[in-house]
Amino acid sequence: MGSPSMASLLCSFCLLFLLPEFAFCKTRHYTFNIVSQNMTRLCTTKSIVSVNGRFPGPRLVAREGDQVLVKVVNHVSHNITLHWHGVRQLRSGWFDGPAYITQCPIQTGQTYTYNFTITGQRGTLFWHAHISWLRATLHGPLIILPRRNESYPFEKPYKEVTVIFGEWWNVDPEAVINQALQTGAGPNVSDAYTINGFPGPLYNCSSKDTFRLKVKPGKTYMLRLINAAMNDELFFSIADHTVTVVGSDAVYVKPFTTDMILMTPGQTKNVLLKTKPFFPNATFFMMARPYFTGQGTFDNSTVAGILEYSNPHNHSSVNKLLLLKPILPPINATAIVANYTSRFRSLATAEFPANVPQTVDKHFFFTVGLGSSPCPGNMTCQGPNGTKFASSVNNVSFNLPSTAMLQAHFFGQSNGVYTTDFPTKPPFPFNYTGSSPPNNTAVSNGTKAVVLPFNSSVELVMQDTTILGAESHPLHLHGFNFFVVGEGFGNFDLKKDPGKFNLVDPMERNTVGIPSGGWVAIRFLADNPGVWLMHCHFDVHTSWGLRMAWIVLDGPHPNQKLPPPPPDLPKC
Ligand SMILES: *[C@@H]1O[C@H](CO)[C@@H](O)[C@H](O)[C@H]1NC(C)=O
Ligand SMILES: *[C@@H]1O[C@H](CO)[C@@H](O)[C@H](O)[C@H]1NC(C)=O
Ligand SMILES: *[C@@H]1O[C@H](CO)[C@@H](O)[C@H](O)[C@H]1NC(C)=O
Ligand SMILES: *[C@@H]1O[C@H](CO)[C@@H](O)[C@H](O)[C@H]1NC(C)=O
Ligand SMILES: *[C@@H]1O[C@H](CO)[C@@H](O)[C@H](O)[C@H]1NC(C)=O
Ligand SMILES: *[C@@H]1O[C@H](CO)[C@@H](O)[C@H](O)[C@H]1NC(C)=O
Ligand SMILES: *[C@@H]1O[C@H](CO)[C@@H](O)[C@H](O)[C@H]1NC(C)=O
Ligand SMILES: *[C@@H]1O[C@H](CO)[C@@H](O)[C@H](O)[C@H]1NC(C)=O
Ligand SMILES: *[C@@H]1O[C@H](CO)[C@@H](O)[C@H](O)[C@H]1NC(C)=O
Ligand SMILES: *[C@@H]1O[C@H](CO)[C@@H](O)[C@H](O)[C@H]1NC(C)=O
Ligand SMILES: *[C@@H]1O[C@H](CO)[C@@H](O)[C@H](O)[C@H]1NC(C)=O
Ligand SMILES: *[C@@H]1O[C@H](CO)[C@@H](O)[C@H](O)[C@H]1NC(C)=O
Ligand SMILES: [Cu+2]
Repeated sequence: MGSPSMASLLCSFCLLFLLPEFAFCKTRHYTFNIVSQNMTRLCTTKSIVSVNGRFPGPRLVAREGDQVLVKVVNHVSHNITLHWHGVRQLRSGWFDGPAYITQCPIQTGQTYTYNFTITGQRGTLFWHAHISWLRATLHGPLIILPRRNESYPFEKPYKEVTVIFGEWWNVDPEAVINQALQTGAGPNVSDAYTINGFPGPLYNCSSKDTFRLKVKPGKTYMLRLINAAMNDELFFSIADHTVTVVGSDAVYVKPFTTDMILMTPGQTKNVLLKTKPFFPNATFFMMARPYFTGQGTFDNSTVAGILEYSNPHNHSSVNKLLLLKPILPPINATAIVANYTSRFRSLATAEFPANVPQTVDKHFFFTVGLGSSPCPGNMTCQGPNGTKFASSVNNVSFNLPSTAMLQAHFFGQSNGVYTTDFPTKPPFPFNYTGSSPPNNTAVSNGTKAVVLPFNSSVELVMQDTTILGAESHPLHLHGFNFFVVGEGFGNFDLKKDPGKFNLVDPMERNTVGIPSGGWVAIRFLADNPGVWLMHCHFDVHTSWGLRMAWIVLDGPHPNQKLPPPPPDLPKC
């Protein structure tokens, strides 16, 4: 007699052959040549590193289920790696990209082909360099369309437009971070923010470099917003228009309408923009500028683009139209940010479930913040009190190793590369958000990881510290999406706060802003074997050591193990 297992086997075969979604999956081939080119912005010409001579870089488009092959050829003198920000990389950790974590750099003249499949994700992500500060000019959209036979769980947009925010220095960003690391000071701030590479009319010598979005009345546009800025969270708003948020970090959300968007670096949003029913008597600025909570200096400038209705009468000059500007929240509007953030909810439907781990195998409590490291004896340093700026997780400032951790892990050669004693809680408890933090600001340093058995469910509370002042930190986890089950201000309270966690429809993300002077609790299932970086997506903080690594072990079954590396994996 046919056993149930035989029946279900037959059934899976039927599914494989009959369901069109499998038949439509395809392989998308891209070639990314890393080149140098001259680029002029704000009347300053400089040499930038780009992909295929494009800034921002080319769009990478795939459907859910597709395999993506990107052949990267390095023609510049810098070492390069690329990261596919937010792509889960299930059992393909060799292609995740952070330098010295999952791979050695692609050196001058070398080639590496990234090879990954998009599984269970749809929406907007982006790709960017993941070594030093090269992502300032090496980044571009990564668009994941639904499978061919599937539609959006919202009104089909008339058109889709990618809006990628960046940060521009008139000098070489590599020189900026190298100088900062040498002197211990904060890096020189950027000269402009950009929308699709354009600073816009509010900067000197920049009007001609303005992004213009031409729309028709009475239509629904979907904007795919990406914050690729280096060190700044950005408020974004379009004058006299609201938008409906329908997705974030390539996950659908319960739609909500807002006149303001906040994006940390590393976050993306899909929003619907319904244009006015009739040709309006105005053009509309869309503007972005920072939400800033730190103590230091920052680029307090504003990028503007123009939303322009195509004129049906085709005669009256655009100059006759009113020009409206949006009102953005105050620079440090932390309460407004908290309110906005609390509106994000997963769809949590049968088709798009929120698979929140309901039980927890491993609890972690990490402090996150700035501190200092000692000034070498023969130097004078310009960081806090004559030291160097540093930053840490649980007081450990992470040193990059000189070979890739994933290789060391896979081949059992971790000795001398990393240790597995990353602290699961702060080395010494204190009033993390108190007004009199410890007077010893010094951090320790090392290359330390946490080891997780396959399929452990993890709860991690990340707590901001006020050691050098409260500050919001956008934390990004590689290899996983996580659920943001709770957040709050002050110190996390183990007795009171877990009772308030949302385990039903919390937002699923890859990057979360730890509230300034507060905490955030996330949960994820460690179902992806490999070595996974977690770091602040302010590049300055990452450079100062605000990063750590999770090592997820193989599971028992063959399809729970990390396959061997590809033959062209770069060597150190
Ligand atoms: C870039 O500009 C510099 C100085 O203006 C010039 O010497 C160089 O040839 C230019 N490079 C390219 C690739 O155009
Ligand atoms: C990409 O990875 C898949 C899955 O591991 C493998 O089957 C395929 O051969 C790889 N393709 C290339 C071009 O490396
Ligand atoms: C449109 O704006 C112009 C210039 O401000 C004004 O003269 C005109 O009356 C406006 N028309 C309407 C219909 O509001
Ligand atoms: C930022 O710039 C605006 C003017 O654009 C100014 O009003 C404001 O005081 C500045 N804020 C800070 C914190 O520098
Ligand atoms: C925001 O900045 C203003 C002006 O510097 C200051 O008065 C206010 O206290 C700040 N608010 C918060 C919440 O830090
Ligand atoms: C957010 O702000 C709106 C109005 O600005 C208010 O109605 C709402 O109660 C606030 N929500 C929270 C969670 O604070
Ligand atoms: C790193 O830690 C070692 C001691 O383990 C210390 O000697 C060294 O100064 C530290 N380096 C920095 C940059 O803090
Ligand atoms: C300080 O000493 C280090 C080696 O200990 C050396 O590499 C560096 O060049 C010295 N810096 C200065 C400014 O003398
Ligand atoms: C600054 O350094 C001096 C001397 O090293 C020390 O006495 C003082 O307490 C430090 N101040 C702070 C705020 O760390
Ligand atoms: C921590 O510091 C804050 C602000 O100084 C204070 O309100 C709070 O009571 C302190 N908490 C504890 C547990 O000491
Ligand atoms: C730093 O704090 C410790 C413990 O709170 C205290 O004993 C010490 O005197 C303080 N040092 C300075 C320089 O303020
Ligand atoms: C590039 O990476 C290799 C391998 O890690 C390293 O030996 C070399 O110094 C790096 N080159 C540059 C220019 O950073
Ligand atoms: Cu940070």
